[in-house]
Amino acid sequence: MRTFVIGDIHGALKALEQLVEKIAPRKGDRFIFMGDYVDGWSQSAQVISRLLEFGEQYACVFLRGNHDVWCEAWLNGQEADPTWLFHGGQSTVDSYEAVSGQQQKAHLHFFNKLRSYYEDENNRLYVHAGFSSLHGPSRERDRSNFWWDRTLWEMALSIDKDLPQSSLFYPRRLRAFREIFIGHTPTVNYNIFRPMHCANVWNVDTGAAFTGPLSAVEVHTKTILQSDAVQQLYPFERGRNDQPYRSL
Ligand SMILES: [Mn+2]
Repeated sequence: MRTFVIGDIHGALKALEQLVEKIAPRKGDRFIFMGDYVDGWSQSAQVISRLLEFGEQYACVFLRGNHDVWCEAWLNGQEADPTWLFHGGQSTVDSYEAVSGQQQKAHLHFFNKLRSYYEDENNRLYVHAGFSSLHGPSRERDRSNFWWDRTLWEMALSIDKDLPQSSLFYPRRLRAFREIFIGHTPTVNYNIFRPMHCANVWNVDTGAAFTGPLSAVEVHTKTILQSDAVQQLYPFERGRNDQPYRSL
């Protein structure tokens, strides 16, 4: 069985379609979407519609990202958060102009059902951002860490690559899992345009909202598939490239 982890989409429906075409999904494949479906390129609402459809055809796990939390609150009738609007939310609000109230309800239901994290049958963890408890995500005190944390990734970046996972000095947070798949921090921040592997952590957010492509990693073979750089697919848009601060 193939399992594909799909990075942060950020409204780039064209990149998602390209990536799906490259994957050529087969019956029995599993897909784990890392969250941050919205905010960035102009097709956020259309990405959600496509994911709803895709989830009916294939086994999918949809994780929750910080941008999805903002969008969910807005679809639920709350005032749009100004921080959200500045960090890509306005493009999402605009994309919903063409969406009927009934469809919006179906989208809200999609957001309500997103999972904070997922652990597979082989001790692999999938989470949008990270967690802080040394006992693992099931003992997390503040669940917003699942979609906001950046310390897990920063820690993974700083580990000597020769340190074995069995070492007492290997961080406990990471030791509890065979592998951890995350998104949230764009690899383009490091001028890297492929999913990054540090310690036992894989970061599959290759900056589709900015200058990078959308990426998928097959978890057993580590085969990497990618769309074109998303900004080439939306030549008349800027995505989130005008935002000075890339860590939201
Ligand atoms: Mn994020």
